Amino acid sequence: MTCALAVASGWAAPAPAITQEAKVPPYTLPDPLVCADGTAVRDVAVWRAKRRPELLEIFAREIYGRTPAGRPAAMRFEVTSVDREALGGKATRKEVTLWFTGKTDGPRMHLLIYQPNGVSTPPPVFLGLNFIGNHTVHADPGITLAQPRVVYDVPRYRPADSQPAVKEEQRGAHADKWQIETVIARGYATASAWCNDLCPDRLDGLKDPMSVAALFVTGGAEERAGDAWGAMGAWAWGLSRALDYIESDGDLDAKRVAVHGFSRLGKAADWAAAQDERFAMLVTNESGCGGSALSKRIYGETVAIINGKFPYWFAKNFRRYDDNESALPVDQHQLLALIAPRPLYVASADGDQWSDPRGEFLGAQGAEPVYALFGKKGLGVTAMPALNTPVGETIGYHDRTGKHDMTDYDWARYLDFADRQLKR
Ligand code: GTR
Repeated sequence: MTCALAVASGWAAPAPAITQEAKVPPYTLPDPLVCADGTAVRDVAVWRAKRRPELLEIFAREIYGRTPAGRPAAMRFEVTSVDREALGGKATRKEVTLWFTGKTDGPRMHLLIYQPNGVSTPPPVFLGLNFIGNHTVHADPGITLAQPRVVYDVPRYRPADSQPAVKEEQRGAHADKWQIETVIARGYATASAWCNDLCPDRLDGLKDPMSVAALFVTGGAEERAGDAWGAMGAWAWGLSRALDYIESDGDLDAKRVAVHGFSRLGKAADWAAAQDERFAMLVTNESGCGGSALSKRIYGETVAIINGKFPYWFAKNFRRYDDNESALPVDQHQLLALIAPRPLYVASADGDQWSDPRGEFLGAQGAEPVYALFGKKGLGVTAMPALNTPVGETIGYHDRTGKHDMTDYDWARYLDFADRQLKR
């Protein structure tokens, strides 16, 4: 697929990935606190009125594409199932369909929610998209099987073939990445939806008549405008719509929603939290290139590699920076700065050099001046911490041993961080 595309659009093959620290070329990062016209940002008022909107505009125009404004007027929610005795009586499981046009033949997203039973106040919520269907986040037989248009093989998230339905055997396939029992036991609710409900994760996904991109008539990966959104934008939009639902559900605390994501869905969570300040916290797990890792630091996956492999994820304008990262007017530390002053947790894995753990740490560190503007202490360290050593105050960080994954170790850190930041 990559080769055919490269030939069709006349692209050069991307420069090979660098995975040796000594070979990283020098680079310069733009200052989050200096406006495009050279004005220095010295207080929160100027950050909010001038610099924050300016950065959002650049990220939308050059990287993620523009997001249609707000929630659709006709959107409505339908609670399709409630089980107050889920997980052996420890939780209430709800399933909700978000009908984006209000019509049952239009685009929709199925949201799965578990909330702890026996709590006296509405709990905070961890909200994230999943890769291959709601029924994969827990083996609970009460979860409605996803209704896919393509079937994905586990665990590589690649379209397999056009089998008619998902299989029962996939139930709980990603349970280890969600740790739902642990999250519930710690007093948090958890909510998830399948990214493919919003935009199928494949080249022609933007053209799928049931995708939200089709809803806004954005056009396919190649024919859309340079600043039109791609799958990443549609996924981030869906996270905000899930939050719209949570705001309407009196059982959940919509003011304490931590949006999270792993890998490509971590990139989407970053963009969602940057744009939508209703999210109280962001957890970004190995989100790498186009997520929390610096782009101008050439290590692991690069802009040219990601755009070549996934030409439908980002705006077409992002391709201007293929093997040309020094021309980028922004870098990902400034995306993370857009989360300030809200708590932010960035996590890496040492066995996942493709997503550049050091670049993710430096992304988090580069956001610190904006947190400082708000009087918040960020990482509290100047050097990258040793493996499996979580650090940080309002910005948390760890680099775990092991592979590209979201594990019980990672969740324990996120829950500890949320206890400090979100629990009243
Ligand atoms: C890879 C991609 C990464 C990351 C990962 C994933 O193929 O290069 O940027 O998103 O997929 O989502 O698992």
